[in-house]
Amino acid sequence: MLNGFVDWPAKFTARYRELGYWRSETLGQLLRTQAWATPTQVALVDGERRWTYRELDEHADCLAAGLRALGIERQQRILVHLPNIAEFLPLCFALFRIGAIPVLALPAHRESEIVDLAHISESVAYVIADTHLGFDYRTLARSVCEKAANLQHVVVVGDAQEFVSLTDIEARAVEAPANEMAEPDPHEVALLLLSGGTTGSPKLIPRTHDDYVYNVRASAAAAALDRATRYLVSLPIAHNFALGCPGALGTLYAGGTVVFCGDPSPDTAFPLIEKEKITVTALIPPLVLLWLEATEWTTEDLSSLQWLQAGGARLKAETAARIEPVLGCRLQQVYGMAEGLLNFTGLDDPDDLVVNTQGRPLAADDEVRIVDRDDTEVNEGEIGELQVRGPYTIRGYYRAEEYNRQAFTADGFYRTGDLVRRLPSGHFVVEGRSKDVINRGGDKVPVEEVENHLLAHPAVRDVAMVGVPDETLGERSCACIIASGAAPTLAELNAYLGGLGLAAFKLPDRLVVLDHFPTTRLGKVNKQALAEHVGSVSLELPT
Ligand code: OOB
Repeated sequence: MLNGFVDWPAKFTARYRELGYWRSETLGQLLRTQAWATPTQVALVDGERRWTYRELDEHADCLAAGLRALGIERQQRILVHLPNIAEFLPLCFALFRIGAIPVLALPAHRESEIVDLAHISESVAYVIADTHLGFDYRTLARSVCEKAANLQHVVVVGDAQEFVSLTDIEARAVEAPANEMAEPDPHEVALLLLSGGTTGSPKLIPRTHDDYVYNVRASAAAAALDRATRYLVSLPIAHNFALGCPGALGTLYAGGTVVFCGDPSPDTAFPLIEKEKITVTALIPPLVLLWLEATEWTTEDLSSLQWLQAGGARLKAETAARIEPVLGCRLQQVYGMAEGLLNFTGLDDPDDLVVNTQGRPLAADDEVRIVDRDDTEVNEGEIGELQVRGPYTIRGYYRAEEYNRQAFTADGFYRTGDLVRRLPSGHFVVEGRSKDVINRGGDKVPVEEVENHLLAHPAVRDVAMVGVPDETLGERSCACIIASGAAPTLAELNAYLGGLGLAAFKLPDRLVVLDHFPTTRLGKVNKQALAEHVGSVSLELPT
């Protein structure tokens, strides 16, 4: 068992197996099963390139053998930093089959995040694309390698320059015959996802084959995916939503076709929907808005689209109500988290629930409770923090013993930090948040991490970041600072943060310079009061 993984207590393991949630199937077998069932069906489409299920399966085996020849072993961590390109899937399946563990970084991550992830995961290899949307990952890899000595290999999809290419790795397959490979134990960690919801240093989420195969299988059923499904990967595939809820893996589980979309702009996505006859995709709320607006001037035929899933942040009811009339497809709201719990609105739910709620839990054994500050359950219908445990919700972050003591209750419930209310139907309405994270339209800004970086700036004496309401993103980030000497400008601070290698979505959208911060009775910065204050003053940038 991977060191630093918090297992479910034996009694729960037995229960989840007995009830058929965990069927001792690995993610590698999921593909194998489909490759036997529908070998000639097209599994992946990326531009003009296509792979059938049999080709994808063989490609994954070949890569697995090549990676083993490179020295990659069971349970070793591999930092995967790929945009939406087809190679992501054969690579991940190869790792699943070896029993090596992909650590899924987001395309927006830069040096600061990647170095942190490399350290926490002690990854032995870093997999990148050559370039994507004008960004050269190889330049990034050079500076990352200087800071993360544990990375022994950089593997590049495309032009590898001084590194090793994915094609070179496949060529090594002959050195390590695939038949020597034993299937990994389904109860072992299969992948490490990134948490969107924590403060301080990034946290990794260990998902086992058992629990993630269930996650994929049950979400594919909740979205009624089948062989006719043509799923467009619009959001980053490294994100849980597009990967397994049901996403690309759910589509493969159902025998459908996964179509890659390099970026989610209507300019790129709409022609693909028309050309590839896309039936379903998943978006975050700001993209839903953008797609709705774009229909006013675009001419593509989107009539193949049957379902649009929206999640990652609260979708406004007015926006939700426009989807069917404007895009001509049904909406499914998805309220999920990389830590596990997923909620879906039902495909047959009445419009009122689809438009106004964020869905209800996927599994009958998702134990949820809504509590007040003292962990006491609130009355039915009242707002409180959602806590959950269940067959696909983790019992602890990877190697984070101390943090886990506050993030989970003594009886193993995950404190989501989401403030929700439950309707008699069991559907949740997400009303707010108690954790210190800014949800920038689906991109989660870890406030403490950014504050720590800003505190290190010589012109910043103190800092507190808060979210301010925003029409498009739901909220934007505002850095409130007390200056040390002459106040810096937002542009100066953001150039500084960018220089440290922080992902662009973490840079504050606004800056407010203050003399002091409001405090709580305990002397801590009162972020609620600060957010209200910032919301009520003009947010003009200081000159
Ligand atoms: C998804 O996962 P994460 O891990 O990036 O973020 C989880 C957090 C939740 O705790 C909640 O605060 C927020 O994102 N969230 C939503 C939401 N979906 C997620 N808030 C309101 N309404 C929603 N529909 O974001 C994620 C993972 C799997 C599927 C979908 C989203």
